Amino acid sequence: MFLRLDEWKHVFKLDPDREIADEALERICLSGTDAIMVGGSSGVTFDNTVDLLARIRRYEVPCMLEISDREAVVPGFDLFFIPIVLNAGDPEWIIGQHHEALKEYGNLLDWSEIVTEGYVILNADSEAARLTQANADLSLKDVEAYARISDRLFRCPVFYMEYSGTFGNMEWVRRVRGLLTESRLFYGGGIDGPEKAREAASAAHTVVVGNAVYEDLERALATVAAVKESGKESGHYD
Ligand code: 1GP
Repeated sequence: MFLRLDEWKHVFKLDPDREIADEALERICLSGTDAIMVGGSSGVTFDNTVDLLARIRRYEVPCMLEISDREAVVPGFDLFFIPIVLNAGDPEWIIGQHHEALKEYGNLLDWSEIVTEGYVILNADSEAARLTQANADLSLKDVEAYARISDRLFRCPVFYMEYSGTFGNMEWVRRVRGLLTESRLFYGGGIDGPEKAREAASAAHTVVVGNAVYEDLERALATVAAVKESGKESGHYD
């Protein structure tokens, strides 16, 4: 499948470790979102990932796996997103896991399916921050430096500002978008409905909606139209 990552404005992130009913999944997949990202910080296994992939595959929506555990790498996704957690305290999440994975599978990978994400975790209270021992106590200058590492040094296709569980600083998100040249800016965290989705869409290139799917499906679904409309109003389609 030929995918235009640079045109994606809205992504739902589904956690294989959380229950989702068939009807809810159908509405998510047919919502008009640009893609479904499968991933989570804990409890992700090969079995629950295969199961979710098979259910999403009933629909045509592009589907990618954000890899957080190499034991749970399931073939058959359209793309594989590999986070490099730039502000991790534990180097496992910057390079350790990646090194081990490539020792094992390096000669088997289809590199055209791999997308690296320069990843910065900005909510110290999130599961991802705990897992990676991230230093989330950052200034805007710190985040900008990480953005340049992602964009200019590592040339990652995606720079991800991860506020998982809380709504972030949109002024910072907007400033960071302004300095990226190659990385596409993904924003995720605390989008609980169309209002915040609209705000985030005016600041980032792509917004990711996770928890809301499980908390309030109707409001989660409403984020899709909000994001698409916001692109039209502001005239920014980059
Ligand atoms: C999590 O960035 C995503 O990895 C989305 O965050 O769950 O807070 O929407 P929320």
